[in-house]
Amino acid sequence: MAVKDYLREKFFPHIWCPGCGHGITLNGLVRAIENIGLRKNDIVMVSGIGCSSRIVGYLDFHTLHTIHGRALAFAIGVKMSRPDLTLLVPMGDGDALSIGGNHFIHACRRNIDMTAIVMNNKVYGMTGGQYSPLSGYGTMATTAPYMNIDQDFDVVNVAAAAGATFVARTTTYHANQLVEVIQEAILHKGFSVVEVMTPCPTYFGRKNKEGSAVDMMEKLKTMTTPIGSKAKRENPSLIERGVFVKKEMPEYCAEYQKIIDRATKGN
Ligand SMILES: Cc1ncc(C[n+]2csc(CCOP(=O)(O)OP(=O)(O)O)c2C)c(N)n1
Ligand code: SF4
Repeated sequence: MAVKDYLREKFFPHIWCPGCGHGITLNGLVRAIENIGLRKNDIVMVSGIGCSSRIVGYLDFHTLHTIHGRALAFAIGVKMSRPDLTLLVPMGDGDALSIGGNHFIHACRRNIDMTAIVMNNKVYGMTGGQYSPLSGYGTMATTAPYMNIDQDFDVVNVAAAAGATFVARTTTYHANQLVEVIQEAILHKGFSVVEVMTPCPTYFGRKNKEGSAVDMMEKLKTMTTPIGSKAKRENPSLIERGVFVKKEMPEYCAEYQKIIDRATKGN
């Protein structure tokens, strides 16, 4: 399979603004899938609502474009009925951790085998630039014209604390690392979370005077560093990239099968 075989070319051009990072995440996902050699028919991609969630429309897998914040709930239903399929769940930061926050933490603790990709642009892009739980103190948004005073979540810390067995962070600037961590996340047997820091030049960028789309990409490079780097020790404000958690735990569908066996066969 070549990359283009995974795309629904008839739906291009895509809807994303010039400079939006969501297309780079789409590219990373497709390359990871191509490297693993997954068959299109074995993949189910489930999304909620948002610019990021539109990613499912462009990919020729089994795709479900569902309700804002509920992608994981739908994905869990699919996985429980067809554990043999590979489940991929792309979400925006609002989708995953605002309206979808409750689904997110409980999916993490259950360790069901699927990959959640949180495309974190620190804003509600689709609906016009409202602040999200990941915008951070001091940011500007259409709903915070004088300044946002909410502290933000750290996606990696939330996922790790809630029990996700694979947790990684990268950015759309680091396109090769993006492919590598998504690949590792898909191959991991359990609930995997990949945070992808990504620019929304149209809303977050304009409201926060971040400059051009290229300036925002440059910032993803300068504000991040590999886990445990010397740069991080010298400058603690840098955000670390890489794989933070990778551990083995009982997988939910496998455990559920034991319950089915117990109930039906008495063993
Ligand atoms: C139940 C419900 N509430 C609110 C909305 C409106 N809505 C659509 S997308 C969205 C937020 C999108 O932000 P995010 O998930 O961060 O994705 P982005 O567009 O930034 O990629 C909101 C609030 C909705 N569609 N459904
Ligand atoms: S509004 Fe932001 S997130 Fe949405 S497509 Fe445009 S740049 Fe991307």
